Amino acid sequence: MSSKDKNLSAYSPGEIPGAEGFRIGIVVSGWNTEITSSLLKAASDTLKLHGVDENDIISFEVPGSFELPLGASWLLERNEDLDAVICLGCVIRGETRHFDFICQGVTQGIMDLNLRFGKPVIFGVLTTENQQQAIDRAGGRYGNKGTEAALTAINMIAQKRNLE
Ligand code: DLZ
Repeated sequence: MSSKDKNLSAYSPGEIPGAEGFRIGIVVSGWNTEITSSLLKAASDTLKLHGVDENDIISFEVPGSFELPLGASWLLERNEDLDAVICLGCVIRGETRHFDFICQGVTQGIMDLNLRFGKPVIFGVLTTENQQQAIDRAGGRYGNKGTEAALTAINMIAQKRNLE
């Protein structure tokens, strides 16, 4: 199902587990900052709405999406009490194959971190054909990927705790 068919911000708040006491890292890419700043705000607002304390959200910026996995690994190595890290970025296709290489690198890099640390490292990266598709998914008509990423983090942490 694509985000055209499922709004990224549409959900039933009552079905989301309480997130009080959760500690979450956020790494955000500085490329396409008008998009990624909107993703960051939506993710932070959603975490706080569901009970995460502002002081329990650690965020910092990396230059581009390609640097997201390394930024996330720095956070996880230096903050053992983090429950999850959310990676936020926006890669927009250009004229060359750069798009494909960045998307491949960041996707595989984030997946590797999930398995290496055994903690949710959330893929909050928009990969779009053009600027308008990104705007539509960063608070526009298809919702906000930042909200979806925050909800995924909360759900995954709760699932993990249920198994412990
Ligand atoms: C170089 C580059 C290009 C062309 N496009 C994007 C983009 O659309 N989104 C993004 O997050 N980053 C882009 N970058 C930067 C790369 O992610 C990376 O920062 C550089 O290649 C340096 O490693």
